Amino acid sequence: MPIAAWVLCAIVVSVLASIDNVTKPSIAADENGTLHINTTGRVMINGIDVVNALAQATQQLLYLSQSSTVFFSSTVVSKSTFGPRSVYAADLDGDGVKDIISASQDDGKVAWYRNEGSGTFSSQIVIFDGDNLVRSVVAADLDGDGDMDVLSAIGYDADEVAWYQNNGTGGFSGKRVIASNIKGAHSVFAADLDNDGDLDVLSADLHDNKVSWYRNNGSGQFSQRLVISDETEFVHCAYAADLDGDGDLDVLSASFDDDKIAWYRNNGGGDFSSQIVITTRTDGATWVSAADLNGDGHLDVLSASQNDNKVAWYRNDGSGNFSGTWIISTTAYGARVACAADMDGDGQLDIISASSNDDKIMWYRNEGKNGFSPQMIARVASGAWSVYAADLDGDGDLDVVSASDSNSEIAWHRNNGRSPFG
Ligand SMILES: *[C@@H]1O[C@H](CO)[C@@H](O)[C@H](O)[C@H]1NC(C)=O
Ligand SMILES: *[C@@H]1O[C@H](CO)[C@@H](O)[C@H](O)[C@H]1NC(C)=O
Ligand SMILES: *[C@@H]1O[C@H](CO)[C@@H](O)[C@H](O)[C@H]1NC(C)=O
Ligand SMILES: *[C@@H]1O[C@H](CO)[C@@H](O)[C@H](O)[C@H]1NC(C)=O
Ligand SMILES: *[C@@H]1O[C@H](CO)[C@@H](O)[C@H](O)[C@H]1NC(C)=O
Ligand SMILES: *[C@@H]1O[C@H](CO)[C@@H](O)[C@H](O)[C@H]1NC(C)=O
Ligand SMILES: [Ca+2]
Repeated sequence: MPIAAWVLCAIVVSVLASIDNVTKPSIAADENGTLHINTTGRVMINGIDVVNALAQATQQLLYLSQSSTVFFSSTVVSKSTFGPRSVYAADLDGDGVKDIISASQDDGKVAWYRNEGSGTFSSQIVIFDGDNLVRSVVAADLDGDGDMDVLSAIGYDADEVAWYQNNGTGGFSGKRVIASNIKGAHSVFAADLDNDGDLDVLSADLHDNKVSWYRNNGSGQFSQRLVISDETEFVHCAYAADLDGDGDLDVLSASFDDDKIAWYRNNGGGDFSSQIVITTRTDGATWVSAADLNGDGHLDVLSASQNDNKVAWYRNDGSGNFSGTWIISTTAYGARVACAADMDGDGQLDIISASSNDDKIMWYRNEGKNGFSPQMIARVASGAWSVYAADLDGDGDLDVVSASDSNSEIAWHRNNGRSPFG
C-alpha cells in the first residue's frame, strides 16, 4: 500500500500569530498539485471572506432548491376604468414589450396602458369609449398587416362584436363593427377557424344562447354571423383549439345556466358538428380553455365555474374523448377564469385563476401525475374578474395582469422567480 506522501512545498505561514489558541494555519500542495489551505481563521481573497461567502451561497442554493413556489409582487397599473371585466396583454406599439389592454363594463371603455419597458406603464390610453358595457377584450392581427389589433364584445345595450385597427404604433381606428344585434355579446376570441391563414372571430352570445363565428377574408372584412350552436343557455365563454388532433381548430363553450362545458368538432373549413357535451356538472360555468396539462401531447380542457367555486380539467385521449372531472380547486369562490401558463418555468403547464367572491388571483402548480397544488399570486382588493399571463418585464418568466371589478383596478404581479426579494 503506497503511503500518501505529502510534499510540502510551501512554508507554513503564521499570519495569525497574535491569536494564540488558533491552530497554526498552513498552505501546502499535495502530490497531485492540489493546494490545501488549513486554518481555523478566515481566508480572505481580495478582501472577501471566502469561507463565509461560500457558506452563505450554499445556504441560498439550499433555500432555492427547496422552495418550489414562485413569488409575486403586485403593482397597480390603473384605477381609471370603472368595473373592469377583462384584461389582456399584447405588444400594441411594436416596441417588443407587451402592453396591457382592458375592457370595462360600467364606463364602456376599451383602453390600453403602454409598457414603457420593464413593467412601468403609462396612464390610460382610451381606444373606445361608449355608453355600453364592454365585457371582453383580446388582441389579434385581424387585418394581417403584422400588428396587433384589438377585438371586443360590447354587451347588453349595443350588443356588438367590434374591432379597432392598429396603425402599427398603437394608434387605433374608431370602432369597426363586425356584427350587431348579438344579444349579450359576452366573450370574444380570435382563431383561424376555416384554416385559410387569417384569424376569424368567435363570440359567446349570452342572451341569444348562441356560439357564433365570423369569417375573415384576410383584411379584416368579416362575414355575417355564422351560428355554431344554439344549444347553450346563457353562454359565457367560447374558445378554439384542435381537440381531435386533425389539424383544424374545434370550438369549446362554457354556459352558465345549463352548467355545461361542450365542444363542436370542426369538420374542416369551419363546418361544425352539433354539440358534444364534456360535462354538465360545472355549476355556473364561466370559462373554458384548452391546454396540454399532463404532457401527453393532447389538448385537455379546463373550466371555471362560479356557483360551485370550481376549477377543473378534463383529460383528452387525443381524439376528443374526455375522461372524468379532475378537480383543481373547489375553493376558488366565484371562479371566473381558468387558463394554463407555465408560471415556474419547469416546462409543465400550471393553471392561473381569478375568483370574484374571495378576491383571489391564484396559480396551481403542476406537480405531475395529474396533481396541482394551490399557490397565491395576490389577493386583489375586490372582485377579481379577469387574469392573463404574459412576460411584462422582459425577464423571461410569466407575470400576471389582473382586473378587479369592485375597486376598479388593473394591476400586474411581477414574477420574481423563486426569490421572495424581487
Ligand atoms: C479560542 O479562544 C476563544 C476566546 O479566548 C474561545 O472562546 C474559544 O473557545 C477558543 N477556541 C478553542 C478551540 O480553544
Ligand atoms: C490539513 O488538514 C487536513 C484535514 O485535517 C489534514 O489531513 C492535512 O494533513 C492538513 N494539511 C496540512 C498542510 O496541515
Ligand atoms: C492523487 O491522484 C491519484 C490518482 O487520481 C489518487 O489515487 C490519489 O489519492 C491522489 N492523492 C491525493 C492526496 O489526493
Ligand atoms: C399612428 O397613430 C398615432 C396616434 O394617432 C400617431 O401618433 C402615429 O404617428 C401613427 N403611426 C403611423 C405609423 O401612422
Ligand atoms: C376583403 O374584402 C374587402 C372588401 O370587400 C376587399 O377590399 C379586400 O381586398 C378583401 N381582402 C381579401 C384578402 O380578399
Ligand atoms: C372515442 O369515442 C368514440 C365514441 O364513443 C369511439 O368511437 C372512439 O373509439 C373513441 N376513441 C378512442 C381513441 O378511444
Ligand atoms: Ca378538429
